[in-house]
Amino acid sequence: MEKIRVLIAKLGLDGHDRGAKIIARFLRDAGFEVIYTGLHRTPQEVARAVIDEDVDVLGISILSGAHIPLVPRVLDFITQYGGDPNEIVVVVGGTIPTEDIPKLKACGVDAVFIPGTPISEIIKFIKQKVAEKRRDNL
Ligand code: B12
Repeated sequence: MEKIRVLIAKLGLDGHDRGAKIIARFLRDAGFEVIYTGLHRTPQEVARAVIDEDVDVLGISILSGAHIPLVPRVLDFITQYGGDPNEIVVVVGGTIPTEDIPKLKACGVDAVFIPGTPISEIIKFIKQKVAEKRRDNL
């Protein structure tokens, strides 16, 4: 099977990059191809990277509390730039209050992983969901 390509994006102005770097490393060790955007990315920059890098998975790490305004904007920009956010797996991780999880899912996020989530659970979810999307996109 073709390697799974993942973009790990640090969206927003905060400097909480430990989670993003840990996830990037574990996914790499699990055999994924991982691109990390680095800190302080705008929704436009993340959307552009999704298109340019042709990834299977967009993983957004956000601990600033700004997920509700920022995450939907990324998905909107992907559409504006000619992509289709439904064709990729979109996961969000970080300090997301549980009441916000349905709101993110309603705008197209496939899963939200809060602090303390075992990495094995994240890897399993991504592998299953990418397999599903690849089947759907055939
Ligand atoms: C460490 C820490 C810092 C460090 C950051 C160091 C670094 N380089 O990352 C320092 C000391 C710099 C810091 C500063 C600040 N912090 Co701080 N910080 C934390 C703390 C205690 C832990 C975060 C952490 O590293 N956890 C360990 C990593 C491994 O876990 P994680 O990132 O959560 O990742 C896991 C999951 O969330 C998920 N995940 C995360 N990202 C992704 C991405 C993908 C794709 C996937 C699939 C999964 C995933 O998987 C990981 C494994 O389970 C949190 C509190 C908390 N309980 O989370 C506050 C916290 C994030 N900080 C907070 C704040 C307010 C600040 C400051 C503004 C404080 C201040 N007044 O100065 C500053 C901001 C500075 C800045 N420039 O951004 C708040 C944010 C509030 C909010 N969300 O509304 C928090 C929640 C504390 C709180 N309860 O108030 N902080």
